[in-house]
Amino acid sequence: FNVTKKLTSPIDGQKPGTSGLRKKVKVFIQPNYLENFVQSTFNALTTEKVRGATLVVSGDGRYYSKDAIQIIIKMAAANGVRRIWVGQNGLLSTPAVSAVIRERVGVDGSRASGAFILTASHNPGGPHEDFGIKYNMENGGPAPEGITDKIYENTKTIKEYLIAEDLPNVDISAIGVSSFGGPEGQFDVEVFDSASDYVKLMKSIFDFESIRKLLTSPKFSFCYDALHGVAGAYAKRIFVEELGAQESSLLNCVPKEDFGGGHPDPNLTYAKELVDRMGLGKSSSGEPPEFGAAADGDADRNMVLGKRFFVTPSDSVAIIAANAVEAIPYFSAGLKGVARSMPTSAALDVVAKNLKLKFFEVPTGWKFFGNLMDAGMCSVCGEESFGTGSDHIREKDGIWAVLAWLSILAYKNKGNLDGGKLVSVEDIVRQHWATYGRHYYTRYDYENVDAGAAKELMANLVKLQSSLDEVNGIVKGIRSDVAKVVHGDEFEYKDPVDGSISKHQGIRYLFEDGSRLVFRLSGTGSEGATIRLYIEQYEKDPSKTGRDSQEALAPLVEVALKLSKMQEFTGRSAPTVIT
Ligand code: VG1
Ligand code: CO
Repeated sequence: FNVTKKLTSPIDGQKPGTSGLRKKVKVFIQPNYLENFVQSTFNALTTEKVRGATLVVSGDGRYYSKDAIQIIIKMAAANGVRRIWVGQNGLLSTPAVSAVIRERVGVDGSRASGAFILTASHNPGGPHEDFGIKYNMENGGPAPEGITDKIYENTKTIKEYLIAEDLPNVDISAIGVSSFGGPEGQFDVEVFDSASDYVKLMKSIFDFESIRKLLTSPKFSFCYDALHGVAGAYAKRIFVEELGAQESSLLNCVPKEDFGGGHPDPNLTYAKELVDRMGLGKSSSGEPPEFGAAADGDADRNMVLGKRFFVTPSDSVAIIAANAVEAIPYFSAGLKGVARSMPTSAALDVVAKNLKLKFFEVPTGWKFFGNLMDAGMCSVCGEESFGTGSDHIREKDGIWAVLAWLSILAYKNKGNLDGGKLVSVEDIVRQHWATYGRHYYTRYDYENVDAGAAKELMANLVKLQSSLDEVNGIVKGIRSDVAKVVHGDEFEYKDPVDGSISKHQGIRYLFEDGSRLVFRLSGTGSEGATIRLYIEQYEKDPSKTGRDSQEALAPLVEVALKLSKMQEFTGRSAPTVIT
């Protein structure tokens, strides 16, 4: 093949968000849009990370992925990359990409040093919906802010990109290696099985035999919904073939370019079929399974449900951390530390304190956990946004979280599967609350509001913080049964490993009784702005941990909405999604 230098000019708005660049497909297919971003990424990396390197390119299989993969292959060849690895049919979950970078050895003994992940995660897909791209580094984690800032700077000055236009399209449906000759020598594309490396890693972490006993026990029943995302490419291999679950326990496990028209976000609103099956929906019927879970488009998120019971993600990571050492062989030597994102509830903090574990609070987005893990300071971490994971990779991991819960269930039911009453998901959560107290928690999302209005709302909340007396006056006027605000700030994080500082990571109002209100603007949307409001209240008294969460939080919710003048600024009388 030959290398062509193409002239181009900067395109506005290519700033990577919380997790890569996400835009409507119609934006991505504009001439030079993808090319500019990919070349800007190559230019942001050091030469040895590009020339002669092995890179992974794959994603959640959403619309435009197949075209994008061919373009990236041709640009990689032209930029002197030695080898591209592609998961069969271009499919690799985000956690599997991370695992592949860290663990996989190519047919010729090569190792990968980075990856382009093609996904817009939980955003819908299809010609009229979202596409996305992000770059992961040699540790298997998302590029740190230093790199994403550089990529963005490059997109603002780009003048040319390199592409091997005459390189034939590679058949990514067939496993094998295709070799080509270029001006600088050989260039290979290796297509490999999307699941094997990931499955191998999971088998090295969990006790598959004990999970298999649970899943095949007549006392237990199971259900997994991939929402037509890429988790489907792993679910059958792991849950059915390896662990003996019934095939009928898999819902929407065929990956689709448009996720079947749905919103591949595993929460109580969008994972409707699963929610119904688990006895939590309006059209529920029949006896629900004991355990249900769902994933998002790129399979890094998880929602865990018990029979007629929702596990909040903030509780989930706390419960996994509290039980990891006993229930999961990978952690048998102990946890190095635990971490959560700032808006995630403090349930994990209480576990860390009790078990005397190192604890970290980081800004939203998985990239901040990676440094802690690389430095051996953190084993288990999570976010309130249905993200849970560990230092086995450098991304959150939806299937890992399900296997962690199944491990805990298997452990708690060791003696119960042949006789005795099953310890259920709900039992485990209620027991946890009884021991550690309960963090009532909810998140209100206002999606696609006017960006200017959202900024004003946030600015107003920051301004208010200059006088806590004034804030407390307003709060008392709204509800007299709510505690006093004792602190207000914008969250700022200093990375304990590299000393880098991230500012403006969310507006916090902290109350005397440990309650919190947090306001953030989303960094993953593709249109308008999304305001996220996080509401949390701690209850230590075991006789009061059984309340309905929306009811328990009602006073704080009222304060949050009125204090922020939510309706006044956004025109919305209700959130788009409540989780
Ligand atoms: C959201 C979540 C955040 C998560 C991010 C990426 O970001 O709040 O916790 O890490 O999505 O998840 P934001 O900026 O929209 O609040 V995924 O599964 O979309 O890659
Ligand atoms: Co995701």
